[in-house]
Amino acid sequence: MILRPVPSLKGSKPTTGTRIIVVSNRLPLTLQKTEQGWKSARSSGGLASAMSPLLEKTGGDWIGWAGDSGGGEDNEERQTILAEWAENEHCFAVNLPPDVAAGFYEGFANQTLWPVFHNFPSQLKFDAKDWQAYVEANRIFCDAVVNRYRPNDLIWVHDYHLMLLPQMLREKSPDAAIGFFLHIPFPSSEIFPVLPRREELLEGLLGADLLAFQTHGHVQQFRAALLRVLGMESKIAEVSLGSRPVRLEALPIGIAPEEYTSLLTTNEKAGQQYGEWVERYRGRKVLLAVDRLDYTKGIPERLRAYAYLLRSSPELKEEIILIQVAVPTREGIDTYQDLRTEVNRLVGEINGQLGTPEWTPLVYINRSIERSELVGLYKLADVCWVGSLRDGMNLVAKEYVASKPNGDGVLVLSEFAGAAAEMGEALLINPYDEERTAATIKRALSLDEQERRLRMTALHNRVLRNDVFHWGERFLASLEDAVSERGRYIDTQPQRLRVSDIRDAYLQARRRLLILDYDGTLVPFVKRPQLAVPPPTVLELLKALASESGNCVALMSGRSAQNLERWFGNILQLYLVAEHGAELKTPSASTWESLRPQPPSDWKATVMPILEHFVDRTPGSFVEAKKYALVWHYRMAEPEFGEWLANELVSMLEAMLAETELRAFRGEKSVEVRPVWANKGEPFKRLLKEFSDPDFLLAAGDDRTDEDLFERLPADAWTVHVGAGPTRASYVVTDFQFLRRVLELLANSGVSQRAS
Ligand code: ADQ
Repeated sequence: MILRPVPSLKGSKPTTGTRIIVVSNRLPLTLQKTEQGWKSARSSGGLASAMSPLLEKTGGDWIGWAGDSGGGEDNEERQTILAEWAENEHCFAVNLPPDVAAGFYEGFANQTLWPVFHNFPSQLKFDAKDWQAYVEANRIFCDAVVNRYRPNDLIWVHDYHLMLLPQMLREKSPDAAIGFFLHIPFPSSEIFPVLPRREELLEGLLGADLLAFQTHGHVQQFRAALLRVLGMESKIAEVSLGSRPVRLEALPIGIAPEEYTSLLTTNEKAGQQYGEWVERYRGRKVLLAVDRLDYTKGIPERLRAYAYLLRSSPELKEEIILIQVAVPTREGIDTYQDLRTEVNRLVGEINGQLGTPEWTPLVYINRSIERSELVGLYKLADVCWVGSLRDGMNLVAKEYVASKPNGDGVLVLSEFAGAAAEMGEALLINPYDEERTAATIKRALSLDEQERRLRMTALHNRVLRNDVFHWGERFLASLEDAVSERGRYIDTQPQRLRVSDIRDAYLQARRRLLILDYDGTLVPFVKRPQLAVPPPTVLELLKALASESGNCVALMSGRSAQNLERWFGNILQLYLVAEHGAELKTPSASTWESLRPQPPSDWKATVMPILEHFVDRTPGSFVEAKKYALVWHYRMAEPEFGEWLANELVSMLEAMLAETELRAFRGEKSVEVRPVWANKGEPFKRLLKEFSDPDFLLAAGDDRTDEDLFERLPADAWTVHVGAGPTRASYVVTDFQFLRRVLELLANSGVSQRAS
């Protein structure tokens, strides 16, 4: 991110509200060694504009790197400046030793994480020593934060440089409120797994209470990576870690619009310069591009498309001009040097081959420019051309739009920039497609006035509304919210089931509804499902419970109707629910009823070959075909390999089934494809029709499919989870044997004698 001048944080004092600690790779202040000694430069971009008012309002500190790696003999002078920053600006510099700084910043952060997160795995370079430096740098940041932290502070960690920090902080301060914002995109789940140390990075992030991304797409990619790499399922807005939730959110960053809307009128020099440019380019249309000189920004692609446009539309010659501003960045890295060489070559080629004595088609500015100059260029430009190959957001798009209060100008925007998700009125391009990009630029140059104004006015209003201040407030409000949710979560953690309590409740009730899962709940898992034949004790137990007057007992399983019928069909009064709630049989009926119309089963022909392919790859695994579902079982496979393949399979099926009513579910050592409605929550309503107003309700189960039922039941129900792992049940028991003992106790509690 490019740093720009910001108002001083001087005088920021805690007022009301919670104090915040901002942690980012760079501070809004930079130390520079000059011939006259150490100098302090104030610099920052949108981030500093956003953080400054928040820090001012709530008080708090900014922790980051000053951009240097310590002094020599003149260290004292340097230390004096850092002490002034701390005292007057609330900015606290972390000291990174030179080798740590290099391995962390130029190494792992910018040569490993940056390319992978921008879908450029071919640019990935990994060195285990750089990883060590990254870990070490995150640890140094952690110590600095812990040093400044006071209870109740909100800690806001920024960006990919500090992905391990949330978990490191969590270990040191388990109760701290920690939020993380990722400024760059999150890569697709095809690409993320190529990242060395991917598990540690995801686990590092999960230390936060809130993880926020630029777009919904990035949130979804993060969830897909969690599933594929850690086998961790999540909900659309939350990952549950058992003891604590992690909130997920899309919070697109904005800009500080007034820095663009009014600068030319308030800054005399800027206004004058703008006037000169208007004169210089009179009669020509100006195209503008402003980027860091980074391979993700698509600069060579743009230049090639521009050359194509000029060659294919000779009538545009001498009529248009492209101003390309490219600020040098990360120059110590080879890839960036190569890019610079390539861009220089293309600039020379375009001007050399296509220019005329009166006309230079491309103006190339290869340096950082002042904000006032930049605003002048935005105001001047008829078209702003953002061609990122991949970008978290892209603030240039928003800055240009903010600089156009009168509805002038056209924004041409890459569909691969995060900004495209909320700037639909721009003309979108695929920057890899030279020919069509050139056609879109041509269209932008000749867009009729009414359409141009309509598009730009809508964009302008939105950019003004969703500004960076709003973004900062939303992030903090969401973080506070996520932390308060944590309290609720802890309160709702399941308790151990106390046998005497449930027995008393059972005895006092008149109408008792018991819903029991089978595999893993009443019997242990076996290698092949057909081997789990119920032992006589279980059949006796179910018979005793079901025949008790005032009882309604339902066996609710993922097994097929045929299977349940064969094993339990003889138990009078027992309700059976098959295929996770797709079919039900009441004791009085002779046939099974489907809870919803059966969907056409032609999907099985498509899904079956995929499952069979997994069977081929996994010795010992097999497919079970049911009426509503297909299940891939891998209990006999080598455990780690099985888990890994199951993650692969679910990710693959999720994408494939996205538009259908089918979903792929992880079960105990199985992956099941079935209609989304076929879940154990579904038959509960139906059972209540059969057996209304129960005053004792027990549901017991051991896996994720039982959670759908627990979710449906009233808060005072006895929901019991069997075994370890996260659950929303109110109670837990260690294993199926314990549950069986509890049920035996209820069956023998003498409830009928009491009633009579
Ligand atoms: P960047 O990759 O740096 O930021 P961007 O969003 O375009 O990308 O921000 C660049 C900033 O630098 C803009 O404010 C722009 O005005 C300024 N700038 C660019 N060229 C300049 C030049 N030559 N001289 C002076 N200023 C220049 C990362 C992510 C983005 C995300 C931001 C914010 O990569 O995707 O939008 O963070 O979250």
